[in-house]
Amino acid sequence: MKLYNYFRSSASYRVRIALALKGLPYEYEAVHIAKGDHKRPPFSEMSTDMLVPLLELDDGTRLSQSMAIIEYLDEVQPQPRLLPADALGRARVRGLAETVACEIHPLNNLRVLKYLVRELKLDDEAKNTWYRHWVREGLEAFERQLARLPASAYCYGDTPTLADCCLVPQIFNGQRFNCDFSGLERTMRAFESCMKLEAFQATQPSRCPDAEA
Ligand SMILES: N[C@@H](CCC(=O)N[C@@H](CS)C(=O)NCC(=O)O)C(=O)O
Repeated sequence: MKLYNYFRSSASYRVRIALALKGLPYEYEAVHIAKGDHKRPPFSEMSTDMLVPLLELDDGTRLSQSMAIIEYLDEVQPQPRLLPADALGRARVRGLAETVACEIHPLNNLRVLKYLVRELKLDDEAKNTWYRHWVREGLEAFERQLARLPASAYCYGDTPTLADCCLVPQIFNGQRFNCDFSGLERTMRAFESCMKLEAFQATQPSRCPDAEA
């Protein structure tokens, strides 16, 4: 398999974590989205949405959207499971994962931040205030969900799930923008548990082949 991705892309990092947890080998294909390489051939010709990540399977089939990719991987390589065996557990994990992937991330990705600056003429400080506001609000909702679940090392239960695959990259991203994580006790405990695992450590942005200082 080939993973077209970018070291700082949190949606890409989600998939890198899932591949690492499952021990699936892949080729790392860097797409420099900050330089616009995702909008130019060859990537623009292979990707329908011109977004990373894009996973190319061994037979050439290409999959987009990190959540769909991770669910696909979980179905074809079920161990270790990233979604619980029971329907209620899956709903809980998806609820947490989507809080990050659908509520926080779409407001803060590269094209939205660029639009705020280039088209709406916000300065850097205003852009960063926007970013921090939506991350904080989303993570507070995430924390409230965790607070209603039984105590656990990770977001849900004693092994990492899709929720952790989404949470950890979001925290990394938030750290770059100096977000306030105070009081998010369960959330940060889950983050810290994940960061004790090699699958999360080895795939973090600074350890990617295309990492920049
Ligand atoms: N919902 C998509 C989001 C993909 C996405 O927005 N990727 C970002 C990087 S994290 C990207 O390619 N951005 C390019 C741009 O915004 O122009 C997923 O989960 O894969």
